[in-house]
Amino acid sequence: GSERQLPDLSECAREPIQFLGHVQSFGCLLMMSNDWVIQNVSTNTGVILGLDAHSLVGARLMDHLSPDAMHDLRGKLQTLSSGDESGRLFGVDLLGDGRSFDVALHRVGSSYAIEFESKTGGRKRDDLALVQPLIARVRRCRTVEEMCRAAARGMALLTGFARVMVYRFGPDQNGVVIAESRSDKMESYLGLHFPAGDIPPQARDLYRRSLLRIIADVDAPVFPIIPDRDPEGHPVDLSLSVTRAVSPIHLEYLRNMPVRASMSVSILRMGELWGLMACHHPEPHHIDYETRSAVELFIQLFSYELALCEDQLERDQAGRAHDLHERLVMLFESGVDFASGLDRIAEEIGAVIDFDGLALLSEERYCAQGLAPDEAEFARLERHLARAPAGRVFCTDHLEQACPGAVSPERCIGGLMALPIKRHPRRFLMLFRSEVAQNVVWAGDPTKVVTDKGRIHPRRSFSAWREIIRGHSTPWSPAERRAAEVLRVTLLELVLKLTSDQNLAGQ
Ligand code: BLA
Repeated sequence: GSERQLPDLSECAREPIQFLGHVQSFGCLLMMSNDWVIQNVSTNTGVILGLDAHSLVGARLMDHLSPDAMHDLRGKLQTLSSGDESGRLFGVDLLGDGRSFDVALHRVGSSYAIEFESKTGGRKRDDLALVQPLIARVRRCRTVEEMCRAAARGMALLTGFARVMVYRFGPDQNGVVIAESRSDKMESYLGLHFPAGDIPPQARDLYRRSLLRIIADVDAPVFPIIPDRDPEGHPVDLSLSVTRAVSPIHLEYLRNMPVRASMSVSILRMGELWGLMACHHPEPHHIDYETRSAVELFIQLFSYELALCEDQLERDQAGRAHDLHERLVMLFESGVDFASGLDRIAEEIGAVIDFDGLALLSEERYCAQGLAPDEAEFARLERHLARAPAGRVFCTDHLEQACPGAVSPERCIGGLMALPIKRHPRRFLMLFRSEVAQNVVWAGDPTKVVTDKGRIHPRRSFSAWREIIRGHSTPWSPAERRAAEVLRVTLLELVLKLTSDQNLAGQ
């Protein structure tokens, strides 16, 4: 058949990504009880801080850090114990030796996780000052696509990543790159589709809670946390940790691309993942916690602007849907009916719902305009629809699957929206959408998962290939479905009136 067979990705979904027990090399992690005793540490505290990991376990933090740093940390921990989930400190001289660190703190049950990263680079640029003008550029855009392009450019400026993409999720959790900003060295991913399984469900859940993750170097060593259990005997929960080492499966995916560093930031809409800003670099690439915090702010503001824009577009659409009622009523009052005014009616509906043709039986006469089946096929569709629940709009973006054999594939009709206009007998106004020669460009074969010794690996080949899904149209949008509900009521009313007018005339 034309349906893609997606592989069983349950193994990916079972990977416990927040409990893998390692950190990346750019930072170290300490778990501390609420009476300041160190419970667990990552083994790279020696590299990052110059403090031996084994001797830290069981010690107290104040025995190792400078009094000034302890003062700052205490202040932050206070805000955590009074309700904040996390806190940040930038440019702290932890050991009183002039070296500067960024610090991330968050609560994990009754303990605290504290992470340290060395400040990198010399002269510090003011990233926060950049966010404002970048958002101003986003705000000047009129469409979602323009906004995403401006945001991708802004993100490239803020972070220096060589390829920045806005990756948008579809209804089936597959995704497509809708905007991109990249250096000439990088290959374009614009327009590429990726299957849902590339980002398994537990990763999506995590990315709703924690907005940003950076993988500074896919080939860098990772460091275990010792001991590997918390005092209750559970693996340490790294869900909100900023230094968390990521799944080895995903590292392999990035190496296959090939990409050496990756960062992604969640774009949320009403608490749900709308998409991701995905960033790649061909060499190791790290940006410090302070810059990453500016990035998070930028994306939060961008998400807000995006939502405003989408809301406005929806309101415009709803306004046009409302006008449609008035305009159709006026049209019919001027004496037009379905047979004589089909083109006008099609034009009015077309202002609100996108379609390529429409058809209906009016007075038992078949009226069709644009892309439409023949009368016999239409009759088959009506018989099919008569079995669907009454009084509702029916729509599909895969007609052959919804009504097998009803319409010849040669018509190239992919989508159907059917609005009930009469109950006895059941009659429908049908809108048709053409089959998109869906040249979906998948990045790599979505059906191919390389397995080796029972382990699933992400695809090895990333050369884009074309998969032709026959018989599909573009999906009917939620706004179009809502407009169709309003239109359904209008049409019922008009048909009822036409019938009673005729009955009166006949008396
Ligand atoms: C995580 N997969 C991710 C992440 C992205 C993608 C963005 C978040 C981590 C990051 O920022 O790198 C996928 N990256 C993409 C996509 C694009 C991109 C689609 O740039 C497109 C432009 N992945 C697979 C398969 C499995 C898998 C088959 O392809 C499982 C077998 C797993 N992906 C996987 C896992 C994670 C992940 C487990 C979580 C990594 C983690 O956070 O620990």
